[in-house]
Amino acid sequence: LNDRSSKVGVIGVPIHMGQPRPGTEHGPEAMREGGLISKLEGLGLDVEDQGDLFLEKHDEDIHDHPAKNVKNVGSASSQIADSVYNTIKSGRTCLALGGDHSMAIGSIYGHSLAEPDHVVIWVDAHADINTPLTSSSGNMHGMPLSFLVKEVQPYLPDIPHFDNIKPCLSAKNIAYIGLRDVDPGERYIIEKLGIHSFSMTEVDKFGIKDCVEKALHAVDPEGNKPIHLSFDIDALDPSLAPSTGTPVPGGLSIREGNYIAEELAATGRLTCVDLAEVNPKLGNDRDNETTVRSAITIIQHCFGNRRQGVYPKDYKFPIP
Ligand code: 6HN
Ligand code: MN
Ligand code: MN
Repeated sequence: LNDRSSKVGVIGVPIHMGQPRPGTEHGPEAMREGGLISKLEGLGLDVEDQGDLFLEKHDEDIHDHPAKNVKNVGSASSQIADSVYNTIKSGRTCLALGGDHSMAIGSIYGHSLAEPDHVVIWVDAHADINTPLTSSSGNMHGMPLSFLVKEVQPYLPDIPHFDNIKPCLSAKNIAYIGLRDVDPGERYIIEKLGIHSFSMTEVDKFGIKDCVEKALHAVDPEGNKPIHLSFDIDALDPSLAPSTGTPVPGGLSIREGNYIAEELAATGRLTCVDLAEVNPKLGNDRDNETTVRSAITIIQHCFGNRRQGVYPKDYKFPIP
């Protein structure tokens, strides 16, 4: 473990404006109530929980733009970026608890301000790279990567309230794992830009081990760059994460999710993790518990838990 990976800064990102279903703003509190912080501390980590960001709310948003709630999502993105930047600069690994996946605009941009050379592993049922023009929903949680990828910029309309966010990723520095619901315009972008993609088809064909290995090698052949993991809980099968807004059948198992997390943690270069799209207002109590339990186990494996068992650095073995 390098110095950063034993220190975690947790930021709650209670954003819901990137999609229409109320409830993702309660994702951070649901994960905290599920015992996330004490479980991370139980791994021997130095955890600084910064609480939830107080996101600016604009009642008057712009309504004639193809992307919905641009003003709210734009101002939230700057706040998220500042906070992620400060956390990483303070020498901690950043854990950003969502919130809908539009949170990743700010978290990835903030990460890039601290570590300009970082790469992204995007684990999701969806590609989240619609432009406001290719999107049929107008929901910004389906668009974050289009604002961040340099090569996509010529195809974006003007997006007001996003002046603080600059494209900071090259297409070659992104790899997807878990895709199974990709819109036509998104597939077109992925193909034209050659974005590395390990959809559920590749997971089925090659197994998760090969997919993770290939994804890491594809984005960072030399294996020395800081890594951003953006994990959408809907990457997991809906049986494991029912409380989410856009579930898609046929997803990753907990074993596959935990394997991705363990392998990324093992690089020692995981610098920021987003856990997005937990929505406790969807489904019943049992669905909520299942979803939160899945989210927490993925996070634990991102931060040093291993299925083989672990003991904290300061573990005192009992002697008679
Ligand atoms: N997510 N591709 C669809 C859209 O509306 O653009 C779904 C996006 C889902 C986004 O799950 O983070
Ligand atoms: Mn998704
Ligand atoms: Mn997503």
